[in-house]
Amino acid sequence: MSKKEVITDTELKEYYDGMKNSYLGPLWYDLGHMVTKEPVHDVEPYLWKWKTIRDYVMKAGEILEPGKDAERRVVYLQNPNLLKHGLVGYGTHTLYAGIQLLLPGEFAPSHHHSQGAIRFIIEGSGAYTAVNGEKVYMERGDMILTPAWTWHEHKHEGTEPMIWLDGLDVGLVKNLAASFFEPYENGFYPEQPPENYSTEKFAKGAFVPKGKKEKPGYPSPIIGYKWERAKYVLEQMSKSPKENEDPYDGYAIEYINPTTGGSADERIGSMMQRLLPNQHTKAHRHVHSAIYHVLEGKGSTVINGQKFEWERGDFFILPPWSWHEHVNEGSEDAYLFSFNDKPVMDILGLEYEEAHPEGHQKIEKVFTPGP
Ligand code: GTQ
Repeated sequence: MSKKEVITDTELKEYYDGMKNSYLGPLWYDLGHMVTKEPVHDVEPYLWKWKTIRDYVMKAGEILEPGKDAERRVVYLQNPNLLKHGLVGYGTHTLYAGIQLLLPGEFAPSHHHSQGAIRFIIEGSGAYTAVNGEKVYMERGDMILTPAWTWHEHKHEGTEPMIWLDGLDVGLVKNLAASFFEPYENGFYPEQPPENYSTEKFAKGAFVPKGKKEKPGYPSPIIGYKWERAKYVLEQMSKSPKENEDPYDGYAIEYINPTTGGSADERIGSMMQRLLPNQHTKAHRHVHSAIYHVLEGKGSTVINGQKFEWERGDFFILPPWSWHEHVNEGSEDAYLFSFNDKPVMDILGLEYEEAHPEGHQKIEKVFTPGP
């Protein structure tokens, strides 16, 4: 006799209803929903065309001004399926991506927050981000850190619109109930010369003032990561394909904090990939999620059997635990910048990666971008 038979259906119903009303639950029904066999999530793969994003961003340039009408002039990427769950500003469950515009002469005032931020420069020159007062000038392809809780402001001294990507760990920090934000009292953090100091610090050698050690830890002593140097490293790497070609990412570099050897930002990982013409990577999946920006080139990424075609400027979402592979379909090199939540998965011991059993996926459908 099963234990069930000692109790009537009515009694059983009463038992479960009573338990529910007492805010208790039967694990024998729910374990599978809590401790899933594999990562379960609501993050949808998606792609935005650069023209669509840029048009909305430029229009914002006509209708509002940072420092006056808004803290920042930014259009963010919204994951469609996460919006259905009320998660506003989520690109993935952990990561946020915004596209910021600063017009000549404009200023976005100083503030700080517990979210970390990385910036990737898309268009323009002559603007700077000041991080704790140090001006770091922006050029296309550069990556600039605003480590968590550092004061930062943006100013444009150039003549053309300046557009960049902001990558923040908004979802992660929100779900950990750890968000703090504070504006700087008068908006201007005192300038700490020299400008670009931390970008150049280790650029041509490794020196510190006598007697001063570079302490291992965060934030990184480097704030600005120059595109010309990233590109140089990638070009050198492709001269020794055997040693340097990654089966899943082509030629790929990660931006690091030289004092730890780990990710440049403590929680947001960042990577630049170079794919040679016709280069087709193998498919794999991993626990961490990522947001991609196409710096240069033309090609596609297949995510869980769906083909996402991309070209210069486009953005796309790589959800957690999703099969993916990249192809360069153009005649020039393709460069893909991405940022991710891998450092968090690594430090928590949650990162896990799996190769696709067949090496490549079957393409079942082709993504067409929205309206
Ligand atoms: O430039 O400091 O896209 O604080 C979102 C939050 C940009 C910024 C964003 C921010 C910023």
